[in-house]
Amino acid sequence: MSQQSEPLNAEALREDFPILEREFNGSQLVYLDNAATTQTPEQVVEAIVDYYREYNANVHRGIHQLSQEASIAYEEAHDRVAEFIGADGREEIVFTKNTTEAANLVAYAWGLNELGPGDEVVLTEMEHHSTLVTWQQIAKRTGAECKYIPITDDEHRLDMAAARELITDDTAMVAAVHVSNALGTINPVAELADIAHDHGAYVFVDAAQSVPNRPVDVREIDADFLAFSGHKMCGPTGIGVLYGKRRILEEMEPHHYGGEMILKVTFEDSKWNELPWKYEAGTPLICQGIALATACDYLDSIGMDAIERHEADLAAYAYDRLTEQNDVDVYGPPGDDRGGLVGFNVDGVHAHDLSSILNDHAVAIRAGDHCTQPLHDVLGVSASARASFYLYNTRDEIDRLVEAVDDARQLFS
Ligand code: C6P
Repeated sequence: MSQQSEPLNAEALREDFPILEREFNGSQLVYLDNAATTQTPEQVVEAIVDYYREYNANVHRGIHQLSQEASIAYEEAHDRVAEFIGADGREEIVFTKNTTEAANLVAYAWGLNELGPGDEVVLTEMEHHSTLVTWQQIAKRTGAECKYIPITDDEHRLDMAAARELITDDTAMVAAVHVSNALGTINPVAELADIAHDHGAYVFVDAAQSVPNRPVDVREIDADFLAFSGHKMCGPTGIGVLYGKRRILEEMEPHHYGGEMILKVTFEDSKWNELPWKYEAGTPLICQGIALATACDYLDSIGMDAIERHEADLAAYAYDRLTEQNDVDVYGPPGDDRGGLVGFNVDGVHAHDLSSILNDHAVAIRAGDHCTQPLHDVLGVSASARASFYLYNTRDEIDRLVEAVDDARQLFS
């Protein structure tokens, strides 16, 4: 049995994030927009500075010392990320710009070649646009059809009975978000993978809101593909990851062509490089990839299970504090069974107005459709407010959120 990490000490960890000391309008920043982008600890900032000061060079090209150092660090960053999510090795880890680019890579490299009329792609109603729009458009180009697993009316969970009916032998791909960025719903992706595999379909897991927040093991889920972004897990922007099972990545054709992804080129033809470089055409995201590996070190030094428990506590507390007010609608499952975020609306106050008033209190949340417009159509609202938590947030900050919501309510009454 794996040992549980000690509970984390958010107050102590905040020292790694000097940005959290900033003040606006006379109040200290309360940063509750972590599902959009998390803050970057000093350790990761130092890794970036160290790279540019000490060994900035292109990789896999020069035999000079700097290029060798950069190449080794870049390759080892793939190993580190593989270890972080339980992958078999660097061959299964492709660095991309973000989750969106990883989704597009699979859709173009696999979907465009493999899908055709009669094939179905099964998604969920709570997909982020990065998955939904991508498969929708690839389906249009190939003649395949997209189907959507509905959410339940009461707790906004995936309707698994409907999932079992929708996933059939016609299904070629099931693409599902692990934790919804708008609802906080945690989806049973391993169960979805089981059902999909029983019908010979592949599974793409959008793990943008799970890999940063909880232990994720790709082999336990049995995902064929899984994607996430570095900037939501203490890493820099400009780096994301596509995990793919080695066999599938070996069989698939690359989507981008150019340098770095080839082994041998003649005027007539080209042979592809070994994994994962076959999918990383051109000069890759060297510094960003190395800094992402440092972010993995940082998160593991705290313990992903400790981060998960801390976020669960904050989400439950925020859920209780918000639902105790009669005029607040909170979306998604109950407080004790959700990811570390709370999406809500306050009667009579538009989410954008709320966010703007909260900003006056130095409380940063997100308002809008959270790149889930079809989901908001299902919910029957055009926008929602969302507070999302990370390892450095505290219950006191949630109290500041609730006070600011009170102020907004008074202004609009
Ligand atoms: N969500 C938010 O909710 P990128 O932008 O490619 O790094 O991540 C896209 C993405 C994919 N899936 C899920 C579940 C996500 O939450 C996101 C990013 C952000 O605020 C921006 S819309």
